[in-house]
Amino acid sequence: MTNQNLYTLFENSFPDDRTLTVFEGPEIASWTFADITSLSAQMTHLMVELGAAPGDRVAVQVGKSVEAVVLYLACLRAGLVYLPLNTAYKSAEIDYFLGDAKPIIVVCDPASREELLNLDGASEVTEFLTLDGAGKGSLLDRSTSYPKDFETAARAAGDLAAILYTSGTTGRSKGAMLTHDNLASNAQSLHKAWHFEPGDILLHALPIFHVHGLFVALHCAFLNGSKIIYLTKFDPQVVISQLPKSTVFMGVPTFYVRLLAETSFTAEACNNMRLFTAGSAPLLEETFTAFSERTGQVILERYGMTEAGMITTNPYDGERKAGTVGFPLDNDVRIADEDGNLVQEGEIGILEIKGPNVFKGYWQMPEKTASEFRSDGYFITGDMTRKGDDGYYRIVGRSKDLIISGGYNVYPKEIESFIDDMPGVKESAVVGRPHPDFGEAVIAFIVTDGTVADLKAEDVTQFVKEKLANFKVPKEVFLIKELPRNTMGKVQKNELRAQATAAT
Ligand code: MCA
Ligand code: AMP
Repeated sequence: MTNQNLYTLFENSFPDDRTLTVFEGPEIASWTFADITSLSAQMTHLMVELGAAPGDRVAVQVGKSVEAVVLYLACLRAGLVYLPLNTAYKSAEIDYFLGDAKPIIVVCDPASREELLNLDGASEVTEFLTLDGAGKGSLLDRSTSYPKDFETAARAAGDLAAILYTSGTTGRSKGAMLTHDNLASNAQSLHKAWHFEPGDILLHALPIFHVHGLFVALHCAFLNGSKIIYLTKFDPQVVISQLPKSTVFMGVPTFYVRLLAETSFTAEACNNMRLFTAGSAPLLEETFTAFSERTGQVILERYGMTEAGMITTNPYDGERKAGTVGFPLDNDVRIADEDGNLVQEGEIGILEIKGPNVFKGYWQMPEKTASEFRSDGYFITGDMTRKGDDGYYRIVGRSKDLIISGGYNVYPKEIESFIDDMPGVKESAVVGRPHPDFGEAVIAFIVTDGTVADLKAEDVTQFVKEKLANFKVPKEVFLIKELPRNTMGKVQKNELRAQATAAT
């Protein structure tokens, strides 16, 4: 039987000429396919020598470098389970992930090593390695003496390749377990659906700790044996300068809003481009339209989630419609009500999905996992969906209480629980409101308990800023007398959104 390790699939897709460039960019040195295969082998040897065995987790919170991608490949090669963490996460957040996933190795920025080392959740970590944004640190220092080849560990299709944490409506993050086959099947579907072709060059500006930048973008390029122009962060002017050398670009809607704000973003700058895709959050029709008017190109919007990778996509060849997410990729989808009964054609319901891309379950949460699957194996996405007469799917809302800000998911419950523990706060409610740049912005409503004199909105912002990732910090805080509730005692979040609109 062939090895189902995802890395084997990549390696078989790399060009025969390994001296070809795989990564280059204005801020980085160029890397060949030979470079990444040999360095990933060396990192694999190091981790194995440190005691890591197939199935063990490696938690990684590092800046965006090529070495960080190579570390991901090394984990795959060794059969280790890659656990990427948003660089914006603060210690309290990391503490939970480490305590829950119990990684054997943590790779982090040198500046945060000491702090992470002392976290309660880190008590079972064997080794803390470092990697900074420039690719330097003990991971590299200790890898480079090892052999440059390594026989990729045999993995079955259902073995874990990665765990990605997604916040939950209860406020507690859940580790979505993704198998080698989940990732391989989705990558193959996208590679085909988006017509990747010889000579394609991917312009990569997304962070690499989430599905979009790590799996969707990189996997398509690896399966195509493509060169990647690798930017260490999204900067619209740098993106524009690199577009003439690229053919494919993937972004969250905020990227497109920011590109359109640049006068140098023109049809001419996009002349060499074959495909722009958008996702992670709804792309506004006005952005879609402004983009095609400006560039003559039509953004292809697709829809997905951490638990399943990409689920639907607008067509490559057919009409790409604004406000829709197109058609199902290689997974079965259906639209049902809260009880799982199918809704009538054209009606709104919750999207349920089943297919090789759908994850194995939440790490060590069998009950939570069971409650999010139907008895016939369909996963309940929580996304309110309607299939139009034209057959295109539209995501019209969410049954889950979720805010998506600049492509990052924020669960109000997590922030509310945190703010509720602040001295002087009686209770709080967090909602999203439209934001011109981030799509949605986090805002908070606070009822004080009178125990802290002169508690101000800025104090609440500061309190959150100190402990939670920056994208979770409310952009506005309103102090109010009481939270509006219905007769059942449930906070009326629509009312709060209306209050916020009225106040500005
Ligand atoms: C930064 N800030 C934000 C966000 N990002 N606030 C709200 N939402 C955000 N997303 C705030 C910071 O707190 C800071 O505030 C100020 O903006 C500047 O921070 P900086 O780091 O300089 O921001 P930036 O570099 O301009 O980042 C904006 C960004 C970034 C480039 C849009 O958020 C980004 O890369 N987003 C992409 C997320 C992504 O890849 N999602 C895919 C998830 P202050 O100054 O007050 O401190 S995967 C997924 O969703 C599924 C599977 C799918 O379908 O793809
Ligand atoms: P994540 O938890 O980061 O995987 O985010 C997944 C969620 O992002 C989905 O459940 C959707 O709510 C949302 N999402 C992703 N792509 C789109 C899109 N194109 N349109 C609307 N919502 C989207």
